Amino acid sequence: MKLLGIRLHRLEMPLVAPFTTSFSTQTVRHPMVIELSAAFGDDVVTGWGECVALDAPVYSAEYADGAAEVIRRWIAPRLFDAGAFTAETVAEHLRPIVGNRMAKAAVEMAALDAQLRHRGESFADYLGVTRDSVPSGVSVGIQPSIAALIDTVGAYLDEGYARIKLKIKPGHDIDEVRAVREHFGDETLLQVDANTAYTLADAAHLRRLDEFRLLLIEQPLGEEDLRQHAELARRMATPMCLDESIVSTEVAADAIALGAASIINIKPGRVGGFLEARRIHDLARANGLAVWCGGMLETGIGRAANIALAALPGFTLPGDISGSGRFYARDVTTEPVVMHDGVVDVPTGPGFGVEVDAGALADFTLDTTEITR
Ligand code: NPG
Repeated sequence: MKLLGIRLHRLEMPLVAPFTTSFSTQTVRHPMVIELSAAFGDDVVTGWGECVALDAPVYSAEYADGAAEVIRRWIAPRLFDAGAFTAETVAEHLRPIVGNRMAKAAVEMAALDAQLRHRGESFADYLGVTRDSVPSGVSVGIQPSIAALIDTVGAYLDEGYARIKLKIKPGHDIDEVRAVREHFGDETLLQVDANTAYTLADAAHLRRLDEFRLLLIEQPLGEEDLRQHAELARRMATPMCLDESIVSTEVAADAIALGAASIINIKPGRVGGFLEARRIHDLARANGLAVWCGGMLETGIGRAANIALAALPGFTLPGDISGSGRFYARDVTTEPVVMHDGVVDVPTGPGFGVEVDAGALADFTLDTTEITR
């Protein structure tokens, strides 16, 4: 394909309820939707992608305004200069740009959608997946009280979610997990996510989580603390899962070799794209580690793509792939993602298999940047 242009749509979408993690409380999400136009010979095709960077650099060093700038000033010019490229060569063309994986992932994603739409192929068929649905887990933000937590978890379980992830931080951990375990019983698939809120000095405290038979504890320590995660993993019975730390296949290989993780949360945006995400899946699978697909409050575009990825065979734990309605009353796609019977269905249409609703996109858009040669 040859790149004709990119439109960066900066959106504002209200959340159905505030979402509190150890690093922030979000009441609105500002997704950046990528509309990429490419020529395949005489055919002009539009592909859609989504950048998961947050407004502020509180989850990753990357943040939305920075990602937009990197796409406009460095990523798009390189792809214009590349002449003909494929989705599979985007990462190689962008290799001279250090880091900025969420920005790169968003553009590669839109190029991949365009390429697949041109071929009339679904992302699921491109990946070679055979499952037609995947289990749907839900991430529960830190609640103002234990009573509110029990109500919130109960409502998600009533809806049918297959697994509950509780956000934790110091002061909101042992009592919360105990209350949920006692109230909903041992059968509930339960895990916790600390988003780097602890240090190795908290090891004895964190070990108190072991009695609750959690599926895993996710990223208790800092992004760069691989060795310390390995040490903590030795001191705890709860399986160690990494999220923020795993930014590439190379880091995943180090984490596995060190014993820093026995499970990996794969987020395509965090690792630089869906193709790198598949490589990490392959590496983990070859090493006998389970992986699951993380979420970053994606719109229906990113959510659809994540579902196909999560249908790969190594994704043996339920992902943070809830229905659109978990976060948004209205989505930007014509069909929102719907969770039913604890699963979400793998899209079958060309590309990521969803259509952008032009009216919804226009209603949510704060501004659009047009990038041309
Ligand atoms: O279901 O999309 C979802 C959200 C899942 O908790 C979730 N995401 O730390 O994994 C996380 C967290 C997150 C959201 C992180 C947005 C960064 C941005």
